[in-house]
Amino acid sequence: MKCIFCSIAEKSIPAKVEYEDTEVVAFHDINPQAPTHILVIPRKHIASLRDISQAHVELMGKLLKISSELARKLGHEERGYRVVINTGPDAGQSVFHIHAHLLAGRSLGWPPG
Ligand code: DGP
Repeated sequence: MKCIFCSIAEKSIPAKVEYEDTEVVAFHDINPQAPTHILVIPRKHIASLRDISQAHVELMGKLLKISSELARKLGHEERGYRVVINTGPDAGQSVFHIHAHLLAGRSLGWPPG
């Protein structure tokens, strides 16, 4: 079966897209854990942070830059936000196409569960 986030990036599965360019797509999480919960993904299929190599350094920097730009655009610059990349079973990764969660709009507990 095709990767669900590749399908979202290709628009064969619908999502509420907040931002996209030739390399990155950002869309709202289907099961939001905060008032703002956006997933920022590369169009290129990379399963997880465990698969990152030197070749991906610029792309990963771009994921973070777009996350911060979206947080600013959506009004979370002052109060803050969290960017999380769950990796592997202990972190609860459930979709194996790397994604940064941008969470904002409420006070977020620490340590995470
Ligand atoms: P993680 O547990 O870190 O792998 O997060 C996967 C997230 O992906 C989870 O918060 C729910 C979200 N998600 C799963 N399937 C879909 C989908 O079809 N559409 C959207 N918008 N989000 C999805």
